[in-house]
Parts: sequence; C-alpha cells; structure tokens
Amino acid sequence: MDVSTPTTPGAERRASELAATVRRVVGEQSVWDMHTHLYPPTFGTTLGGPKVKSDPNGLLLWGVDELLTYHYLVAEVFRVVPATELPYADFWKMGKQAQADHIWKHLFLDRSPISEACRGVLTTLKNLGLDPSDRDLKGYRNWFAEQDPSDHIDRVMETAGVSRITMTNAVFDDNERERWLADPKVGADPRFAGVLRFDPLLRDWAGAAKLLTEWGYDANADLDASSVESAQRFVRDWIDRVGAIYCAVSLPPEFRYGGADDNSTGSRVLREVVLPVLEERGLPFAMMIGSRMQVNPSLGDAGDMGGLSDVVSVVTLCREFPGNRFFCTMLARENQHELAVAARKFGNLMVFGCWWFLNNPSLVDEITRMRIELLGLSCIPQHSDARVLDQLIYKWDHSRELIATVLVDKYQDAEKTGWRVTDDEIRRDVKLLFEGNFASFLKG
Ligand code: RAT
Ligand code: ZN
Repeated sequence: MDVSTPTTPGAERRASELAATVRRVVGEQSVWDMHTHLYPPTFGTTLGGPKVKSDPNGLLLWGVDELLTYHYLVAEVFRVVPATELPYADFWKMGKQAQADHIWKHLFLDRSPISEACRGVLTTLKNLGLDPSDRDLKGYRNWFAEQDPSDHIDRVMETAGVSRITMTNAVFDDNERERWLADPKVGADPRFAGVLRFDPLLRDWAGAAKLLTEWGYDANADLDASSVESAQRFVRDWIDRVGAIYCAVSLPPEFRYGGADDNSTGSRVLREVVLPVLEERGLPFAMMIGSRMQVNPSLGDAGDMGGLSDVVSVVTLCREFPGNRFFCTMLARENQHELAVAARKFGNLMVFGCWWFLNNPSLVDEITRMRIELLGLSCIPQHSDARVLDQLIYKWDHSRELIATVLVDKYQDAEKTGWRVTDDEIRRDVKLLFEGNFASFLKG
C-alpha cells in the first residue's frame, strides 16, 4: 500500500491541522540566538537617536542604511556596477547614506531585489510596519531616525521572537577591546550574552603572542611553558571580563587537528591553552570552519569566501577531549552530511546553524531536513549571524518558515504509521530546537 499520501478525508484533515499547529508553534516559540555580531547601545551606535549621540565607530549597527550596506549586499552591488566603473576605493570613500543610495538604486530599483540578502531588507521593513511597496528610502530613514536605539532593540527582539542575543566579543579587535577595558560594565545588558572570540590565537599564534606581550601577558612564538601559562591567563581573564558563555573561533578550510602527536603551533595552542582552560571553566568551544579570508581584500568584510574543510579533525578533537564540548558549523555545503554523521558518534559535538553563504532557503531546507533525519531533534538548526540589529527580523522570519516546513513533513511521515503527536509534544520539540538544545549544551 502507498503510505505516502493521506487516503481518507479524516487523514487529510489531520495532516492539515498538524501543519497549522506546527506553523503556529514555530511562530510563537522564542529563540535564543546563539551567534550574532550585535551589541547593546553601551558599545556605541553608528545611528544615534533622539536621546543617544551617534558614534562613528560604534559597534551597534541598526537602521535602513546599515541594512542596505550589509557586506552581503556590497558584494552583490559590485557584480552589477563593477570596480572598473566604480573603483573600490571610491565606494569606500562615499558616506554611509551615499553607499546605501547606490545599493538601493542598483539592487532594488534597476533590477528586482530577489537575492536572499535583498529579500531580507524587504521582509525586515515589512515586519517593522514600513511598507516596501512605497519604495521610499527617505521615508524609511526618517522613521529610523525617530527611534531610540535601546527601545528599538526591544521592538526588534519582540518582532523577531528573539529572547536573548549572543554577542561575538572579538578580543583582538582594538575598538571592542578598548571598550571593555574602559568600562567593565559595558556588556551588562541582560538582553545580551557574551562570547569570547579569539581567532588570532589559532590562526596566527606568532602575531597573537606579540600582542599578548604588549598587553601584559608575556608570550613568544615558540609557545614555551611560560607562554602557555600567559596565554591561559589571558583567556581566563577575558572569559571573566566578557562573562563568556562559550568561546569561539572561525577557522580556515585548511584547519587540521592531527591528534596527540600533532605539534603544529595551532594544534598546540588548542591542546595546551584553549581546551584545558575551557574544560576547567566548563565552557563549550565553538568552531566555525571553512572561511577563506580576504580572497578579494578590496571588498572589505565582503571579500571572504568558503572552502571544503576536514571533518576528521573535528572527530579527533571530540574523541581525544571527552571533557570538552564542541559546537561546530562548517561553511561548505559538501561538509554538511559528514559533519552530521560525526555528531551521531559524539555527544560532546553539537552541530549548529546554516552559516553565512549557506543561509539561503534552498540550502537551509536541504541541510535542516538532512540533520533532522540523521540527528532527530538533537541539533541547533539555525543562528542569525546578524550584523545589523534589524536583520534579526528577516533571518528568523525566513528560517522559521523553512524549519516549520521540514517539521511538518517529518511529523506527517511519523503520523502515517498511526503515531500521534500532541500539541504539547510539538511545543516541547520546537523549544528544544530554538532554545533548549543550546541552553542544555552550555550547561553540560
Ligand atoms: O556571516 C558573516 O557576517 C561573516 O562575515 C562572519 O561574521 C562570520 O559569521 C564570522 O563570525 O566569522
Ligand atoms: Zn558570524
């Protein structure tokens, strides 16, 4: 018998009720967003408000000009107005509004805004109550100019259904580091959680050692015993300063961890500095693997791309460090299946998110489906990676729709056997995906 389609009116009714319930529950479930590049207004904001002065180097980005100049859209505009017509340097010299005007004209008016990043701007405006059919960039600007940044955070979180925002606190970024040193309470906003991010420790130990030494943590390129101790002290001090709930790095496609005999400097930093401190503090380590930095440096943040990474290195880490917990996401589509299979082997590995170039509907659908088929409910399907506050709205709106579609199919498949899921069970499952798995993995 073909069990692929409901055969009776009763079964059809149940299938459509189930779909409606899943969509409603997914729409209502709040999210703890585990990876963003967002900050509270205490870190300064490029767009001030009636009560808040703007800070050109501020870290909180919000408003329509930041939405339009998102680096995903900068890359797209240089495809249609190439650097031979508008040299990179000239684009970067333009003010933020002029850049936004340029992107609006070429990606929204001269051709239709149907890429995922363009569509995201439209969803965001619409869900904030601004009408995309107006095509009124000036009107949108005026609306944002009237908002207070802190109140706007509340509005965006409410609209996006986000209960907590996880920051990325890049300790090697001077602008950010100095703000923490100047004001120990700078990160104290309860809407935000801190994450210590230290890519240079693993990507460029020699360079990191020089900086650590300047900052009072004597270290040398050879990573001798006293450098290990200094680097451990540095990581501990900054975990405390940031109140980190986990630590994180982005790693290149070439990242390899070859096991206990691998004495490359990066592997030693991982084995001797990072993992022991994280185990001692009971904090997970997030590895975002596959970013090939600055293949076109003229594009700035838009100049990075991705590449195929090595899942076996992650497997080796999970096996050799059972006392550590690892979050992992990879940038190449081709790595996703092997990574999900790896997570079946290790309870200390939590796969998360459809990262960066994978955060497109066709790929989110494919990856989420595959993960749920292999891992059931034991994964974290998405994070936003928002760099502009308002992006929380579209990133979660689009992801919720896709995750709900996958769940509807999977529950319907289960129900074709006669199994029934209750509304409470659906709520329980959806909470795990959007909040619970992250919270439990943090606790260990
Ligand atoms: O997605 C992005 O915006 C990237 O530029 C990176 O921020 C990436 O997500 C990262 O955290 O390194
Ligand atoms: Zn990111």
